[in-house]
Amino acid sequence: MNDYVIDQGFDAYTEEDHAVWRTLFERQSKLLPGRAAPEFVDGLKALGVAAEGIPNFEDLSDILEAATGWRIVAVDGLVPDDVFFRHLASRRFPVTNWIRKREQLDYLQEPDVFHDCFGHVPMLFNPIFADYMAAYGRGGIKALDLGALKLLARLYWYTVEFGLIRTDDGLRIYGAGIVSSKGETTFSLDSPEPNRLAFDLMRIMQTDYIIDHYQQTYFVIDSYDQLFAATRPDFTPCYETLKPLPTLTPDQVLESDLRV
Ligand code: HBI
Ligand code: FE
Repeated sequence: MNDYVIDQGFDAYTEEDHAVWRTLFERQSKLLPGRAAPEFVDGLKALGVAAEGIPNFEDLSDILEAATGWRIVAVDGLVPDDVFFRHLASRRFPVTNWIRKREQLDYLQEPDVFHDCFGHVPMLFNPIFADYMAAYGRGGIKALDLGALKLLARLYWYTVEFGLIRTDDGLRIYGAGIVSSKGETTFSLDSPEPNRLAFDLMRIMQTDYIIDHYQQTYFVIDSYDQLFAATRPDFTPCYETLKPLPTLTPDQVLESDLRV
């Protein structure tokens, strides 16, 4: 079974690669205080993910593994769903090893090392979120067997990629897709445009998403425990309930929705 893992090729990075990392890192570091979730900030610091350049995945994995049993593995982009879920279930997070070009600073289609290593990895330092991600991986393998990948992918999209969390100081960002994006970091919290709805597993799995557009709806959790608890039950009955229901568009708001 090919696990799509490659060598990071750390020595092959050019000065310009590290300079693009520095530009992205410094830009987000100015924006994130007061916007990123405390657990994200703690993870970034504890893992030593720093401005000076693209991290060495082995060094970073040694610190991460001691904390939550996770390691990161280098891949050269999106891997097949079953391979991705198998990695997550084994507490291995696939991280793309290349970085975007300077002209792609504000948007690129596929995740690069900044999206994955700056965006996703710090949250894996939080034990509850780390357990959630492993549970998500196990759920993904089952969803594939049940033909329910689309439903489960929405859960990943609206939490791991674009999730917000409620704190005593207001809403904060934990989603990797937001925290690694200059524009969406401010849009997600400050814009009056998008809906911000309380986390609801079934509502999320019924809601479609558009990949090359700021979110029209953000789902807000109260805690990572809430997220992890949501993955405890077997999802098979959820899929049965959802299958005959109409898919909701990302801009829709229902009477039953709880605005945050
Ligand atoms: N591969 N490297 C990588 N990173 C991802 O986030 C990823 C993937 N393959 C599949 C996938 N995500 C999606 O199926 C999940 O988001 C559900
Ligand atoms: Fe991602």
